[in-house]
Amino acid sequence: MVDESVVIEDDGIARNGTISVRLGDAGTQTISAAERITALTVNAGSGNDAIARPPLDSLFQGSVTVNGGSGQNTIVGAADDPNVWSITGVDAGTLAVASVGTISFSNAQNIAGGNVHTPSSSRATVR
Ligand SMILES: [Ca+2]
Repeated sequence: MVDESVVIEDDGIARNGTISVRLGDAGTQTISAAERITALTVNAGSGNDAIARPPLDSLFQGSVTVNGGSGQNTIVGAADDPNVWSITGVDAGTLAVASVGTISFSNAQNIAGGNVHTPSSSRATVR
């Protein structure tokens, strides 16, 4: 069960250097001058969080790190783009999406999303 959805996204206006972070019912944080940010970290805090990252403002070139915090947290990949997941530790890793970029995550027990599969990924068999 997801208590809260966290979405890191563009504010809807391309190339104005403004992005937003929606923290469920806690409201939306607007970040301007995003082109000056080299590293953005989102701490989701307590609760069971689902964290998604659609494309950001193209002026933003920094890194994004998501810390799911406590609870059972899910990183949500892109729906219509290949998601490349790398699990590098317990509940931690990276997600690379061609149209979005790469994020690092920690304290994420689940990964979800993605309707694009390569043929080989559906051919795995156990003999
Ligand atoms: Ca923008």
